[in-house]
Amino acid sequence: MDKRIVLVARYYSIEPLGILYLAGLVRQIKGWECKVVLVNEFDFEPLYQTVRDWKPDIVGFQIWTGYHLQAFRACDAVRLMGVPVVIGGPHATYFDKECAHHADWVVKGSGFGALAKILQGSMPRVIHFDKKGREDPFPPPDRDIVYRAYPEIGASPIKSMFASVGCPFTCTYCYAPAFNEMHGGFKLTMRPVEGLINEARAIQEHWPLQMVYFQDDIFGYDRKWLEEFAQRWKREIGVPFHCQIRLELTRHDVGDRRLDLFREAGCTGISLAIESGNAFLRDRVLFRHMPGHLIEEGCKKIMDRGMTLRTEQILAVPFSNTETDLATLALNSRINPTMVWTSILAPYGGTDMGTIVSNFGFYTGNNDDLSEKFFDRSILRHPAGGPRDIEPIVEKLGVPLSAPPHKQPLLLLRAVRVAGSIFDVVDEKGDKLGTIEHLDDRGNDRYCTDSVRLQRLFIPLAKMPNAEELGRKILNLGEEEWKWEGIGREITAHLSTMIPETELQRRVHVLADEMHLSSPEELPEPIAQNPHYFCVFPEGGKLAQKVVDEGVFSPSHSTAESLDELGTMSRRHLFHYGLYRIEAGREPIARS
Ligand code: B12
Ligand code: SF4
Repeated sequence: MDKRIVLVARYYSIEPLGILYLAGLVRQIKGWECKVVLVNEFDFEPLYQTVRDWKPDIVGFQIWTGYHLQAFRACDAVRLMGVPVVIGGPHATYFDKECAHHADWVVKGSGFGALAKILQGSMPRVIHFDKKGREDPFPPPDRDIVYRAYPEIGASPIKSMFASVGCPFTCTYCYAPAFNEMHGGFKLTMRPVEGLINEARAIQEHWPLQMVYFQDDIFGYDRKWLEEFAQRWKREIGVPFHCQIRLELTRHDVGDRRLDLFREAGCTGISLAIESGNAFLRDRVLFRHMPGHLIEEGCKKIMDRGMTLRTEQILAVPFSNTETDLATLALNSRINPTMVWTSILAPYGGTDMGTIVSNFGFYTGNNDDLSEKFFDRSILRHPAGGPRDIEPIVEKLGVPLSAPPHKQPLLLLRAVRVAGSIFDVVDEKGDKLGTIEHLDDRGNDRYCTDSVRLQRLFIPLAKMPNAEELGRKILNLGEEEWKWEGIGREITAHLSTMIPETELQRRVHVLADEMHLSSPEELPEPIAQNPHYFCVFPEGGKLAQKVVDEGVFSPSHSTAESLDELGTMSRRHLFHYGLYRIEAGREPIARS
């Protein structure tokens, strides 16, 4: 009888890419068969049931930071059931020693070669790392194994693929720099175009495929590869695709040519990160050096070519405050992308951001308190005045923006408490360069609340005129007024100062019409309380109807819960009708 392995990953609306390829590898190894279990929320019972019924010889976990504690408990439980465990994935890559307490093997970095060795019985325990692993060829994925067990994932018209591994940039909050360092430097590993064509063909033969999402950190970085890809993809696959790039790739003539190639190949949309509308935060905190006008120029180039655009940003980063977050909103409002996607910073240990938050006493935890989501309240202690006090200290040092990360001031300076919430900022020699103040509990709580409230409303706000001002007004609503109805009143009042009443009334009429109602008077309560929220979405009436049908504003929900749910729903709606245009839909009412 064949030996058996169960691969376990987190259930997510996006297919578990790493697992698909690893399952493909298992299929190539003689004498082994594989099952995949995707864990919904933290319910590991289906996994335990599979272990009891199917009696695997090994269970392999893919673990990400943020869900590691729950996953570790499951690893321990599986081992107690007598089955050896292998842990791989990002948490194993960056926290291998911690993982080793819960596994028989830990695979740091690429898993293809390592898993093959484990299954062939030639891998010593416990931690394994192959510096050359990132060059391992991708096996053809076994999608069937996942799509059969989770038909809704297979039924999705969007499938994810990977064309390259690697990123040369050095954003502080990201693990890509640590990945490069452990491998001895940056190297882009490209998959041959032939392999991608074959993979896409295999999908087309068996499952729906309206769009491919290339999950690469930076798609199309290598121009020569892109030239070949553009020709062959269009001719041999002909399926539109969405990809992720850095704004730097849009610059100069070579950037123009790259975007033209994207378009020719069938690229219909691009996601890219802006992260902040504040230059100091971009340059010195996030290590993403790019002037605001170049950001706007790059985004324009993409949209001028008819591609949809999703910008990404992070709120509540170290040295941010409500004003810098509102500047991020203002920048997005000027760019006017198809969709904005906004998260709250998670300060991962082992990244440069982990060092910065620790240097300044903004975070003392060990990541066990991190949520596995990117939309939760900030867990940082923030300084008073945002960048106000630190910016002059840093600028005075005169370190060029182009200096490598290890020479950047925020990695070298430290804050030393002198009294209460006052801290001296000292250099490596301990010399004092200035002072910063931490917010007190109340002030910090207020900022964390403001940033998460802004995050929840970022999508509609970015589409409204004078967004920054409106954002400020909404955040200034008192606790009593912070209700869906109060937010709606503020939005309507703001729009009334800029848009003729007749136009606002027309919009509400069209919204009612899109909801198949004969007049605005018939709009159900949550929609009537804030109709202009929905007027900025394509197919806004459909979104409003969904909100009603799913009881998003039912009295049993708090405002925070309702807005959280509405935020998720709004993002999904925009993916469908805006970013990917999987189905043609009506333009937003506010635009017509
Ligand atoms: C696509 C992607 C997503 C997709 C997920 C798609 C999916 N379901 O797979 C989405 C958008 C949902 C996502 C979300 C998040 N992501 Co993400 N994401 C990625 C990205 C860009 C690609 C991952 C991928 O598929 N790689 C390709 C496959 C082949 O590689 P892989 O999965 O790593 O698997 C390889 C090895 O790790 C190993 N391996 C993996 N599992 C196993 C298991 C076993 C048993 C073995 C032996 C080996 C093994 O073998 C594989 C082949 O080499 C990576 C960055 C990157 N370039 O890898 C970030 C990355 C994985 N994400 C990251 C983060 C932080 C997140 C978030 C937590 C963000 C946040 N702040 O909240 C959320 C988590 C959401 C959640 N709750 O699940 C970090 C992870 C850091 C960490 N320490 O965990 C990464 C590394 C980004 C970064 N550079 O910092 N992400
Ligand atoms: S560009 Fe993306 S993948 Fe590269 S370092 Fe920055 S966040 Fe990480």
